Amino acid sequence: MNESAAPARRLFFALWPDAPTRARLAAVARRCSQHPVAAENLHMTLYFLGACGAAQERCYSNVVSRIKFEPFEINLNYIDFWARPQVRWLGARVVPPGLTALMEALGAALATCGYQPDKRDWVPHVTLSRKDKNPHCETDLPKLEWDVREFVLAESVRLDGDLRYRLRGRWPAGV
Ligand code: 3AM
Repeated sequence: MNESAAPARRLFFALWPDAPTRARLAAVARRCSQHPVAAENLHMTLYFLGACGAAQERCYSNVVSRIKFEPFEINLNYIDFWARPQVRWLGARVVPPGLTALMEALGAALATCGYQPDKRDWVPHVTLSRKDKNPHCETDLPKLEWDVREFVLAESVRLDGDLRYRLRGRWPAGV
């Protein structure tokens, strides 16, 4: 198949939890919903790119590989609910400067490939459940300090009707 005939991939940049953080997030998601996001799918979206061809993906991957950032910690300390999409999510009352800096660096890099970010304010969050009817979740949150040491490029795919993510690239902090 030549490159232009290859199907576009639905891509997004994200923070991908390490295994212990993922297990803690999954436990909260299970406690809060009968239909939690699958543990392996839990993440924090940074930039949703949409359908990308191979050349576009290459451009994004190239420009972000030049980003230098320091590791940082996100303290996920509250649960909220977006009524329209019926999404329950976990957020951070304080956005760490390291995350703000990474978002700015990524935004500037992606713009050089022609990317135009969403005009809505970005709210850092981890989606715990979708199509959730119950806006309330009474649970004591455990300490959820996420030690961020990389960002990733993920592809969203449907497999037998289920949403799955495949990692297409990962970029570590401090290099
Ligand atoms: O990370 P969360 O779960 O908040 O809802 C989709 C998911 O968000 C979102 O991108 C993330 C990875 O799929 N998404 C899907 N389509 C989108 C769109 N058209 C979108 N975000 C913005 N615009």
